[in-house]
Amino acid sequence: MERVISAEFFCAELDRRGFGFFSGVPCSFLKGPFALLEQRGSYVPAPNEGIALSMAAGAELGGTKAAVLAQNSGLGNLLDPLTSLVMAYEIPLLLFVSLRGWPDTADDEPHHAAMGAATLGVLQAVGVAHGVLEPTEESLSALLDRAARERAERRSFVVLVPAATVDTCAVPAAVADASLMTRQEAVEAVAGHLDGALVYSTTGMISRELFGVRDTPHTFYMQGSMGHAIGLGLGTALNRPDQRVVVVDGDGAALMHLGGLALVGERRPANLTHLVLDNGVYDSTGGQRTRDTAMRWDELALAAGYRTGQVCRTAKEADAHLAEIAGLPGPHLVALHIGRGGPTPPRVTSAHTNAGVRARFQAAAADTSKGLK
Ligand SMILES: Cc1ncc(C[n+]2csc(CCOP(=O)(O)OP(=O)(O)O)c2C)c(N)n1
Repeated sequence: MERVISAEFFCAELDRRGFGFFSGVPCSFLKGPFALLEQRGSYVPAPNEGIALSMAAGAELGGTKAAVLAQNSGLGNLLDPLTSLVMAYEIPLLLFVSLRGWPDTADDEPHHAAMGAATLGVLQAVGVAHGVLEPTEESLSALLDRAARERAERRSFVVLVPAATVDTCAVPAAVADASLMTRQEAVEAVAGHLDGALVYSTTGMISRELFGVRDTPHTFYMQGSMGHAIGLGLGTALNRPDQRVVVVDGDGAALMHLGGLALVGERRPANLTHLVLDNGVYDSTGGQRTRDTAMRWDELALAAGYRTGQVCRTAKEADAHLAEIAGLPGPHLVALHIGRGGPTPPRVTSAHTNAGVRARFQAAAADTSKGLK
């Protein structure tokens, strides 16, 4: 194995420097530190990077040194609190931001390309000090020394983490609960109810699983844009009342922009069904937990204003429930409790470009007279 910084050293350095509170949204580049931090009460997983940053700011204001770990795709979520809260009020924080799509955008999935190329420039533009981590302990220590100097001036510092810099091996193997349906079983059960609908599926493994089980032109595999599948679904449902729309979401993604659910419940499009595959973890980035307690999606949906909300624990139950609500006015929310882990499904980009997915989806949506199959 190439030389990389161990997750133990990474966390020990933060301990040594007195950091006492951690939050973030995971990236696979930081799997190791996330796995170690998760074992501590001082780490609180956040539903999105902006909340992670504001929580860290709150910890800091209360007297606890705080750090945030995130993927560069989450920069968009944290730029507002970074600039208008953390910088404006001179709250010095430490951020670790992974560099997906960098240094060569061609080496990563296409949805990372724009942010991969822009990350350093964005930080430069807003005026936050930053440095790129090299895979050595010396590099980490030097960057944390720089962060300490910025902190002394009440300024934040971002450590940028490229691929293969920090060891990812500290991750405990995902323990699958055999009593739960697998992601594949859930997607197979759901797939049987997607004929005739325009389908939006969320980022990561869920889109890949759906693509592996059933690849159709009227499925929009939304890789990236975590949490925004429901926005896509709502926009289409409101503007195409003639068309059934199904969103296949993950629990992490649905939690990231929970406001979308409130808007669905307020607008109440009868033609929208929202499926949430809840495994309690961010499976796509290494199985870090999303929450400690199970979310009551059925109650949440009803409180938000969905017409129905249901939790299903087996593929059979999901199949029966989806058959029951077919043809009934929505919006419906159906949460499927699924196990974590499982075989890695194929990448959508092994067969399609993103623009190709979009073009054939648009053509299918325009040509619904033939009926979707
Ligand atoms: C804004 C943003 N933050 C973080 C990520 C990294 N990321 C990609 S997939 C994923 C996990 C998604 O979790 P969930 O919706 O629960 O689905 P699962 O992976 O468990 O199938 C994360 C954190 C991202 N793509 N975008």
